[in-house]
Amino acid sequence: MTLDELKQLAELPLMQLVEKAHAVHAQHWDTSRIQVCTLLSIKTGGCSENCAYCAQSARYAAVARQELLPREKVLERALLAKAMGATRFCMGAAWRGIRADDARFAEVVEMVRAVSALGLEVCATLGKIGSAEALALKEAGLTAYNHNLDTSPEHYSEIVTTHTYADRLETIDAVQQAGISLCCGGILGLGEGQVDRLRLLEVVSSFPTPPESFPINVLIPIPGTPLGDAAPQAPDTLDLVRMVALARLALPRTRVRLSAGREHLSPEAQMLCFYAGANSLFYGDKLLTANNASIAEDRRLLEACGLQPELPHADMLRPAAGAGEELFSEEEPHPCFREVCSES
Ligand code: SAM
Ligand code: DTB
Ligand code: SF4
Repeated sequence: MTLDELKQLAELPLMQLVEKAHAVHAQHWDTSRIQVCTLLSIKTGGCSENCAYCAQSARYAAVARQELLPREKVLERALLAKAMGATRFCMGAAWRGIRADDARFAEVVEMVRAVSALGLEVCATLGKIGSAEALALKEAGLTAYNHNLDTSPEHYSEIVTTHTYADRLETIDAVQQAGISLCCGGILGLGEGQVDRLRLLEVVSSFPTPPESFPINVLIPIPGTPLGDAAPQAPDTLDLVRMVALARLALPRTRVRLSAGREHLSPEAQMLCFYAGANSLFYGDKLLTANNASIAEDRRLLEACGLQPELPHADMLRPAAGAGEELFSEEEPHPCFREVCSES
């Protein structure tokens, strides 16, 4: 979608915009379903980059460092996520990037293989990778790679100077060339203007293959980071709803994920986001380093909204079944989630 088209939509009265977005959502998706994803930081802090919002940059020392978690620990958390009703498990590592000849990469590939064998969709966000890494991750069963552009090309250098927008696009290209689904979204609250948000949507919607998921993060101000104190122009909830609706219209077949920043979002605001086209969220008390909305609140929210967790993609590629698979039936993949939903 072009910037002009997006500007026209963004100028509509919010009610009209949301109505339009809901109609497109209902045309392409089952509006009673939501994708439930769980995050795990597999390597925390100590990142060489200077992204101004990020707790994990070594420059701000906002979080304790943790080297790569052992595979068994990751598998334990993936099983727990599955038992809680998640269908996608997203592993994040605070690296500038990683190369195939690094032993830690080989270990992550094995983590992907093992998590995938549990019958979960697997997403990873490891920073910059090239085609050798993307192909190895694909072979191990990776469903999606998260690599956000975060904002417009014009605003990007206000937020990070240790790598460029073009660097991000290179990784995105390698991921897509390898046949891995792309998860690529942004953050609201970086001091960007409305045009920056629209430009981000223009960029991702004009990829030859648009992203499979578009996470919308709301800045969580992390003390110690450059954006930790002031949270310049923290977006209000109606701005968030507008962004969700615009994303749904620009990316009709993309999952729009309500990502960081839900902790202090009211149930009403989140319901409006679901109505406007959001159909995925992060579930679990923790994101990577920051708190998420609580599991108990999310159960109440989804039950009140009548939203059921989605099933995993039928066409997702993964290696043969491994340890843990027999614990869960494919026909009834989310019994725990539903049971707990009806308890609360
Ligand atoms: N090194 C990987 C990378 O750069 O892609 C790591 C993943 S990074 C933590 C993933 C995304 O989380 C960022 O692109 C940003 O959109 C989001 N994020 C990180 N810190 C955030 C914060 N404080 N508030 C909101 N979103 C945040
Ligand atoms: C995304 O867009 N948001 C997630 C996931 N992709 C990797 C990460 C949110 C991180 C929030 C801050 C933190 O936990 O440190
Ligand atoms: Fe954080 Fe990723 Fe930036 Fe590193 S590259 S500082 S982990 S957002």
